[in-house]
Amino acid sequence: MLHTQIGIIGAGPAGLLLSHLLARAGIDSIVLENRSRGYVENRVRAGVLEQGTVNLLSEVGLGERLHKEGMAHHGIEIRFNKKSHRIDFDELTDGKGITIYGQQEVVKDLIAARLKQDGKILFDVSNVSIDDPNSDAVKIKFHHADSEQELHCDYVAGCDGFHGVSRESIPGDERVEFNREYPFAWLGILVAAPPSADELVYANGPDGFALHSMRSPSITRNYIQCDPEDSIEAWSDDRIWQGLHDRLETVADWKLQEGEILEKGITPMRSYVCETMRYGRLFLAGDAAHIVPPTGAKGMNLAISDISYLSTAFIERFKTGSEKLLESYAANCLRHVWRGEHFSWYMTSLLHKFPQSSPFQERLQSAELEYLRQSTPASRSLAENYVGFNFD
Ligand code: RFL
Ligand code: PHB
Repeated sequence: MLHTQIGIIGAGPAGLLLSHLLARAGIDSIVLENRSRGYVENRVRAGVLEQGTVNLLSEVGLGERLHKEGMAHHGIEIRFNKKSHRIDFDELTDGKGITIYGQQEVVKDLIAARLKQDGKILFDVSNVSIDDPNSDAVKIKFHHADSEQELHCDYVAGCDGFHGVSRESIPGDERVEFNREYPFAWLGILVAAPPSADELVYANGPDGFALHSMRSPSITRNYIQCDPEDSIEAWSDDRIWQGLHDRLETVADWKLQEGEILEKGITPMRSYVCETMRYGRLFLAGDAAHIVPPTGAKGMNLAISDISYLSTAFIERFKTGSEKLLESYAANCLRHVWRGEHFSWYMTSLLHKFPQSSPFQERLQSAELEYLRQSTPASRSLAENYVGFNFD
């Protein structure tokens, strides 16, 4: 039988950062992850870090490689109707920006930092279940290294993503949930080619959405809107490139550079919130509690925001015995979560082709894009949301 103060399920950015922040305050935790270390370190996901995320990671000793290899960006470009509109963060926000740094790089930095301090992360666990989250004797049962194990803990942090077991441990009739699925998905490719632009390019065209993003001076990341029912086999490399050229090359003298496709996959789009982020001694954080469509680049940033609150609340609990911050945990997170939900829904609605949309809805979308181009306050609002709000 194992014992720890905080049992953490999931070694994504949320679970690993929580473990790191707790260790800095002398609080013991064990992280249980059902994938291998190699798998989580190479899983291609988010790329945009808000200023607040960068600040937090830097303050807690995780900024070294991030500052060396991360790419600071001062704006994004939006293309539609063969026009280009730049959202200039320097001009439109109070000096904030974003940093392009792959989520798997954050995960690598976190794992290295934890292991350097003898932090406990168990990879390749299976059959994880939470026993009695509502009692004082909460424990996590799991299978690891050919044996059944029990982890007794004071609290459990469910950081196991949207498909994890933590949220399902809360009885369905106790969960307050909101869900919306979108009638499209993103096909993402990682490419061995230098970026074709200095900043991210979001495009809305007659055939749908496309995004040109990047990971480094030699690697790009591109996305194209597709049908959620499409299989990846339906998208040959030629079809992907043709779609990206058509949707992105809509302004004079701009060409998208092709390269070897290193990875490709389809991601469904959904908005989801489970407001019941606490159930007894179980606390949900990150994608386990909420999902946003990736158009606003908010998912990982919201996971980090949750952990900023959760770590502070656990630290107060173990230093002073007070549960006050644990009690306000969900309410504090949800202010940011719903702002992120709204912005991600807004960006998604603005930039995609909705299969069933009427000519009326299409005109509304064009009117909104045109308003963004003409109006500094409208652009300022987008910029303010994109770079993110402070974690206060
Ligand atoms: P994660 O990263 O999903 O980590 C959960 C971990 O839990 C493990 N797990 C289990 N472990 C033990 N037992 C079980 N039963 C388990 N079930 C699952 C999983 O293996 C995994 O290691 O959740 P976390 O930590 O909450 O982090 C959230 C972020 O990963 C997510 O929000 C972002 O990737 C979303 N996202 C983006 N976010 C941004 O902030 N900026 C972006 O630019 C951005 N772009 C994106 C994105 C997500 C995308 N996809 C693929 C969903 C672009 C895409 C295409
Ligand atoms: C990415 O680079 O993966 C990325 C960038 C912006 C988004 C989503 C994903 O909105």
